[in-house]
Amino acid sequence: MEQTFIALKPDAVQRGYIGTIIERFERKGFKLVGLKLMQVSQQLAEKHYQEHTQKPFFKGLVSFITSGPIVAMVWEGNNVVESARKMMGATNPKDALPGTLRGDFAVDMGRNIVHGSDSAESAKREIGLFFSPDELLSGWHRSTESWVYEEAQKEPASV
Ligand code: D4T
Repeated sequence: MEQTFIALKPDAVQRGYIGTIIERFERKGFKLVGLKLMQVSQQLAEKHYQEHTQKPFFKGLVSFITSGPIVAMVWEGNNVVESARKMMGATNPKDALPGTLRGDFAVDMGRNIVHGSDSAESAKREIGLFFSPDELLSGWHRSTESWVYEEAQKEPASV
């Protein structure tokens, strides 16, 4: 099943939104398969934002993401990459609709509280940057799955 990388940025942690944002993904019906509170190093930040290296906001982006703890997460579910982006709302919170995370909890582009992979390919790369395989528990069965999906999800043999 599809996976995506979600990071609660330092502003979300500082402002006390960890539980609120996790709850939104849980209530949607997605399954949490990786979670950690961590300090992003300069090197990891530069790798994560490598597509923006030449952009004028790159320095600010790196200094912001390294400015305090973040919560790194991997969520799993059908179409989770696209759905998570919709749940987050537009990159600039001024354009994010009410009901989205950025629409409800953020005001400024440089303090937009959450990151989510923009494609399945980016998700793979970002999950690999932030998590080692033994930190991911994708095999566990969420007992509500038959109430979330019409088609039964494959049940793991163990876990
Ligand atoms: P992230 O990567 O944080 O999920 O954001 P998006 O995927 O929604 O948007 P992005 O990659 O285009 O931008 C990454 C990050 O840079 C900040 N930013 C962006 C900024 O400070 N100024 C800008 O002009 C842009 C385009 C916000 C998000």
